[in-house]
Amino acid sequence: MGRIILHIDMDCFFAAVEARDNPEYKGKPLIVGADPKEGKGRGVVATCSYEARRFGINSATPISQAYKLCPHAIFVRPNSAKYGAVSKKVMNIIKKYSKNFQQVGSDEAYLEITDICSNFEDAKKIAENIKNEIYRSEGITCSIGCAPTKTLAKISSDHNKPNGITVVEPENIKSFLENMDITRIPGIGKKTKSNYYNKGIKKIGDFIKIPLPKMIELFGKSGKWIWEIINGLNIRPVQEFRVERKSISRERTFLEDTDDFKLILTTFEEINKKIHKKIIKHNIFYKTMTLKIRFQGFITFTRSKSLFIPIQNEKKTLEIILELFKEFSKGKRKIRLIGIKLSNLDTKIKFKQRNLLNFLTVP
Ligand code: TTP
Ligand code: MG
Repeated sequence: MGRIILHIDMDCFFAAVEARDNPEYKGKPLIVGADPKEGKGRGVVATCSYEARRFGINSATPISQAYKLCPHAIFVRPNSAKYGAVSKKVMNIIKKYSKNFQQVGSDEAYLEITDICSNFEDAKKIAENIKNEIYRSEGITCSIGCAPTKTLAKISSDHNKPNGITVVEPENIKSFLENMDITRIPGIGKKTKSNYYNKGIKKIGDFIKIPLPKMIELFGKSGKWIWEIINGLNIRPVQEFRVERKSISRERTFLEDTDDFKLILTTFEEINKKIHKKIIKHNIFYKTMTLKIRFQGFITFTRSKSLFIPIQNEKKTLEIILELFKEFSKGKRKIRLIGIKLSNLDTKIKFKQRNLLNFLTVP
């Protein structure tokens, strides 16, 4: 038998916690985010209740626009400590069911239950139990997808939100996906969809008709990846990012030794961006940033800076690295290699801080 994987995603997480603690908010448009200041506020919506979504409001909608769309909504500021505590309790419930557990962000998790159920009917019962236990303990609802791969489980959990369970058995994958817009495939977003729309591909069903070699010919690596997803063959394991890993680093050797500051700067930006892609994907925080620099003749230096509080911030890291680099920028020797290393890793802070910071730091 193939694998059975659950994807559990809390429904309008921050808003659900606020409505639980303030019953007068229940059933109303509720927006958690920046201060709207009667339409003049800056910053964005973190999330909102499903009643607010009917007005066209979503995560990341500018708060001023949300105010225009629904001025009578209830607007509250986020309380990240509270959501963090709820998140922890929810995750503790989920991981009791199987040790093949992987948390993603504050409100999502994957759970492989292949070993503890013999078919999808059993799996659905486990999903119901998890759902009920979370509701009894925390008073908030979630949606669960159950499918043979992580990606399909994720698409499924989103299919019947809020408070739904969607089971996709191997033989139903194609009919399940057929009529969906291609942006339902995680990784095909607003920007990349035009590549496919231009070729007349709008529905996932349009992909299903194309055989693998043609998918590769048309879309290269992405073609193979999409083909695997829609055939249930995308077999990424369910596992926590291993924090035993001490660091994440990247370096780049220049084609020619260089003292071109512009090139050095864009290279730092590039490698920093690549590292942060991984950092965000695995929701890792770090305290220490290290610059590595190698000159002509293999003379190598490293310089580090550590913070007291772990961060996950691409811009700040680049600033620190460039600050560390200043010491070397005036030398006469040309540079052969530069690198960035992030260490003192932590995965405990599970918040999408980037977004929270967005509106907490807005004047
Ligand atoms: P999501 O699971 O993306 O959204 P949600 O749980 O609010 O709604 P849904 O029912 O569609 O799952 O994100 C979880 C929490 O993360 C969300 O409640 C608020 C926070 N968040 C932000 O702060 N900024 C963002 O841009 C997003 C997408 C989420
Ligand atoms: Mg959610």
